[in-house]
Amino acid sequence: KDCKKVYFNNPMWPGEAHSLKVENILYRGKSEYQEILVFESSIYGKVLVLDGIIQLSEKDECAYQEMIAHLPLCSISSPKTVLVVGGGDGGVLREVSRHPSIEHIDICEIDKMVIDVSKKFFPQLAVGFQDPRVHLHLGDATEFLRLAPEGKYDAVIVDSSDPVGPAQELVEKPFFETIARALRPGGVLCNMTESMWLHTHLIQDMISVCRQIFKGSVNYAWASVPTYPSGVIGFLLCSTAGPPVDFKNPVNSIEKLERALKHKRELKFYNSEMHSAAFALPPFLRREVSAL
Ligand code: AAT
Repeated sequence: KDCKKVYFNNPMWPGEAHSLKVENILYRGKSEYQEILVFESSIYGKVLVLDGIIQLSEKDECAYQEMIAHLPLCSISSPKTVLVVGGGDGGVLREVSRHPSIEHIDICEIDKMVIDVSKKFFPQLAVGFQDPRVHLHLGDATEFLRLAPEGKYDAVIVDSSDPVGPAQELVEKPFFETIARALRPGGVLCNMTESMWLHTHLIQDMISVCRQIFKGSVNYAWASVPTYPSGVIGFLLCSTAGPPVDFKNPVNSIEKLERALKHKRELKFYNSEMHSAAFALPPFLRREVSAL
């Protein structure tokens, strides 16, 4: 009975729960912000859980991290300055650092313990922190963005937790206003935007807020990530007024970058075809989210 109470009462996903068989608990701790758990699953490798919510598994993290990083960065030519919000595991940094044009990467993560746990249990993600272009800022991203210089970034990637707990403010209008201010004209935002099966209202709200703030393009994309609730995750791509950005047809193709790089770690999920396909939307979503 108690189990049911815990499993089915998360405000983000009431009435459903997804289970993975736990082979072994590797770490359990409590930071100032959240409960942190790492376990070995039978099928998905090691899994990172924050406040009872799966953040990543070794098997499918590639889909989320590659898409959230390359959808925006391949949509503009020669990105140089990037901000990652959240992303303390380092996986998004690993993907951002594939881009040779990038000179400076800021990351603002609220919870140092997530970074330490990732360095210990997920070295293939935390490797992202080793890039000398990365500058780590520990703190709340809302505060960091309020103080960010105007027009500093070519791209901002919001790899934050779900809007319960420390990430609550990261889906609200003032936060998006500070992002738009911190972007250069024609700069891009990619924001984790939940599941089209479960959160059409949240998606609709975020799209209408972003349409008011971002005067370039606003587009919704999605990808399959089996360990996230309902098995999919969305991304909201926005650009500020300035040189136009056509998100659906990447100008900065990853294939060209990969050919130019000698020592490449192979991508598992993202390519240009997946990029364009991610913007194809089912009719029910188009109907429910009128702004699409
Ligand atoms: N790449 C793995 C996926 C994540 S991690 C989300 C990160 O955002 C966490 O490390 C968390 O500590 C951080 N975070 C939360 N709130 C803030 C904040 N206010 N400022 C800075 N960082 C923050 C996301 C998984 C998505 C799950 C989808 N269901």
